[in-house]
Amino acid sequence: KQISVLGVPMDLGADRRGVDMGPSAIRCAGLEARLEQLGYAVQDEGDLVVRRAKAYSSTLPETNMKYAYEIVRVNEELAEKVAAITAAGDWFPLILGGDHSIAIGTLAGVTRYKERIGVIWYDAHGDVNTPDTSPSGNIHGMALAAALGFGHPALTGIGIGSGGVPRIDPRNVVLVGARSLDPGERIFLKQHGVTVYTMHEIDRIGISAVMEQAVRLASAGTEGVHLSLDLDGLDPEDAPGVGTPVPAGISLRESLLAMEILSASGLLTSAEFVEVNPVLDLRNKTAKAAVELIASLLGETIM
Ligand code: DIR
Ligand code: MN
Ligand code: MN
Ligand code: MN
Repeated sequence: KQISVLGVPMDLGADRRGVDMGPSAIRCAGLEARLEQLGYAVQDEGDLVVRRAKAYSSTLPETNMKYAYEIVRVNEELAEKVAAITAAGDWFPLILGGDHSIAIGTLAGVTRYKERIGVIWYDAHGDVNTPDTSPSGNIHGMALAAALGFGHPALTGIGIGSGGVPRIDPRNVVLVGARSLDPGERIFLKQHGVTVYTMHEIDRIGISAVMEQAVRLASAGTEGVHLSLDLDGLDPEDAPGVGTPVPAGISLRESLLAMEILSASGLLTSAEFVEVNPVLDLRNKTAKAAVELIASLLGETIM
């Protein structure tokens, strides 16, 4: 029972300041003490360095990919770090964002020593844009596509080298909480066979059935499941401190149950909690929600 915590104060992928303070806000909300109460040994690796000077942050030529150079550099470093944490097999990597562009590095690192893993992407958004479909040029909206091997080679090669093949099959990827998809994303998701549980399915069959199916799909033929949780998947009432809130989301209460179901599966390899923006938050409410979710994910129960 050992957890390695790593912060990535990345805000370039969302092109919005404040989300770089996410790791700090989550630590302030009492993460380490909470994990220790659960009986874990916790190793806080601190934060990676993200350089925001103009010199490092230009848009990649002939693309719309904002701040691509620095985002690629940090993600390469993140991939190595996560790979090193998982190398021996007895440390669980818990990554704190930062915007969702860091999922590219996290997933490249997690899959370094695994043949194949599944991903549960808990988010209001799909994050499956490519430079061709992205309406914003923000790389956090391209992260999942890149991790699956689609998009600009500068992103798809992160942590695996150009020509490297991602060890994630889109059929083992499940979106939970989707309610804001761009036109090109809908096409991508259908084309590649990603399962999408929108708010419609959550309302119809309940978060419990959705999560059980999500775990089954993500784990079929894989060595485990990674959770990538964007706090904007939650309802803005429960998680107001996010850069792109979308109304009518998953409640904190439903989300805690979702985490408990994932925990009970025993299949979790790794997790990341992203897009906490304390500048937009109310008394650190969103970071506190993140800590509650992490505790449930890692086995906390009431009795
Ligand atoms: C939008 C917003 N789909 C984009 N994405 C967000 O810019 O690609 N993802 N906010 O979390
Ligand atoms: Mn300690
Ligand atoms: Mn996201
Ligand atoms: Mn989102």
